[in-house]
Amino acid sequence: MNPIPWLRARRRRPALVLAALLAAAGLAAEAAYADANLVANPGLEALSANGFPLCWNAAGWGDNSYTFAVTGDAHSGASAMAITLTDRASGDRKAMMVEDPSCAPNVTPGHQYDLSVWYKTTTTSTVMTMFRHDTAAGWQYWTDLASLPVTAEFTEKTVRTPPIPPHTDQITWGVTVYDTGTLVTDDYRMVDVTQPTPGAACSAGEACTKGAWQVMPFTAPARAMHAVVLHDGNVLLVAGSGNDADAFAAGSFATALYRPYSGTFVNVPTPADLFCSGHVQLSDGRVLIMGGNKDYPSADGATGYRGLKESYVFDPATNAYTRLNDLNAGHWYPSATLLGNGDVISLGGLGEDSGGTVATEYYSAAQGRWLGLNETNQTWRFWGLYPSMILMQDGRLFYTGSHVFGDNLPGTGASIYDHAAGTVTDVPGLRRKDERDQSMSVLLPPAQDQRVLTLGGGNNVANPDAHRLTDVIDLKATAPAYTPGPPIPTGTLTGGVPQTEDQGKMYVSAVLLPDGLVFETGGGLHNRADPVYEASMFDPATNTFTAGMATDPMPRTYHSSAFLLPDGRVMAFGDNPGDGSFATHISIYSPPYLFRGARPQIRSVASTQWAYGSTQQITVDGPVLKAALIRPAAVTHSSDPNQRYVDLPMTVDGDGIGLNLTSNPNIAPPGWYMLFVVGANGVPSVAKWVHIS
Ligand SMILES: [Cu+2]
Repeated sequence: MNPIPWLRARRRRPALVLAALLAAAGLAAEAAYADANLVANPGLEALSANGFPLCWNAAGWGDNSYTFAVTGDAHSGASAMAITLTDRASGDRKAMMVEDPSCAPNVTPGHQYDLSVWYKTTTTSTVMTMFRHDTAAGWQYWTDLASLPVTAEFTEKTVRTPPIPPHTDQITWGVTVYDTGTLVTDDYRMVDVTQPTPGAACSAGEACTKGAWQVMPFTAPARAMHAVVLHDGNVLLVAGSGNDADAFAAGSFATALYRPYSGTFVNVPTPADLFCSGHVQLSDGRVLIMGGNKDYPSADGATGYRGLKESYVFDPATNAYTRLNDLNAGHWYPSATLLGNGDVISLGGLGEDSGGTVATEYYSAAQGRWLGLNETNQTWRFWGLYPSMILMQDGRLFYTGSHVFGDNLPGTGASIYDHAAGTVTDVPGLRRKDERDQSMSVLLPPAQDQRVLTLGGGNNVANPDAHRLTDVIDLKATAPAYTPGPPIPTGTLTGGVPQTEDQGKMYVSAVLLPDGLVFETGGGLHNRADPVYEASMFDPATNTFTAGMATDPMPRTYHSSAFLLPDGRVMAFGDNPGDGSFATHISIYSPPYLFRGARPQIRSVASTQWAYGSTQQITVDGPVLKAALIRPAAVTHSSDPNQRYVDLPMTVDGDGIGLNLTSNPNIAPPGWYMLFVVGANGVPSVAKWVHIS
């Protein structure tokens, strides 16, 4: 994929073509085909800065002389692509779709696709060529599909692919010329023909409405229960001893850096047992980790898990941990919430003696250290284990009632904590507050609306069946109170046994998606047993669940999590059932929006450094309905209180779009975010990373 031949060809381009190029550059998009076309920039009308069609590149190999050119001699619109081989000893040349998550069409294993192209060629040595992205092995040549006959007039060729092989998530294809001659191509099209639905915008069958799961053909090298999405797109998977006392005794602690797009892992030396620690991404993109496991329970059962006082920072630039000053107390299962000023508050968990820790821990970003007990306000209150503390727009913290293990706190089970004033105010309305063990809470999209949804839960001591309750709260209200939400849809238990009307889930995951919906997945009827196979989509605008999303084939109970990847898919990992085993399988969910047609392309972002209250210019290859920032995940134990979706109201100005960032850092705490735009058919782009400060 060498760009140099293209640059050489540009110098030879006739003036007429240059004029056509300039005209085409002003076009926002080409809409030659219906929504079901999965090809990005199918008509080659959108051109990138180097003048080549967006999402396409000049490919090929061998000893030959050739030119690539954008030509005005198009089947439709202003541009087509011409390749001329003037001399050939070996190899070929082809215009190919770019092999990246944004441009390569998403596919479903087992499905078949019709690939169409309008072309004319002067040589019989012209063939359609296809590559596939293997989720374990990366990009590779798949097959040649058909030879294209010589024709002087634009002719359409359509071929049907074989069924997509297992472990394939994307393909690219194009037309190859491998002898002297000239090939011109235009108006590419790709539709899923597996279960054609006449008149429907989506032709991917069940995946159109339910999405689709793939279990990766490899396993994670660590019993990880913590995941942090880094701003380089990699995922930090932290295991520590992985809830394995033998590993702890051996001093064997693990962290794996996962590269989702190549399916590869890098083992990171891990200095302490970060098993069941707390974590949050700092505003500079490093990951702050606090607490963890000082020791496993004593053999006689007199002492439980003991909390670690240590704290570390993981730096994606070096893939290494650096030790900070110690916390004031041990914390096993602490919370971690980033504040609007970039500082962090951490609460709760078990201390070095296995009792509840009451110290409020405050990390100063400016000083790069944890403050002493007397340097920050203390309430001396025990907040429980992994208390879900969500930053409110006025800087206070909302304790949602979601926590891990046993009963909730005394009182109503939810409260507002004003750290600056040192006050805690109970919030009413949370139903079955003592059955919120391993429930999940999310700040609903958009963060500006300040509504929180709390889902499910149980109690690992009394051990009732987990329930289906959800409660919703509007934190903008004068006196905020939870009100009942719709019940989580029921699913099936092992063996396909349907749940009863009263059965729900604990250890449920909720993931904010770029289209503003919340994907709910995983969980079990009990803490470490009875996985529930059920997934649904919650719409904050209507307060309703859409039941019957595709379900993760893997059980996902205790020590599992799910989170959003920058390419718009959802990754699920982990499961630690009562027999002490640990599932290291990774599942990837493609939401329905990935089957509705080509993805919008963010062509340019004027700046990746965004100031609060600013308007940021981007260009996109077509109509855009909305734009949003999503904070990258830092998730464990059904808890990611920093997860948020920040709406970016748009100013539309000709070809460009202005995105208006909130002026309130409590709405969007500083740091790296994933910028998504959503196209006219509800399909989101792949994320671009931007930094807010
Ligand atoms: Cu744990």
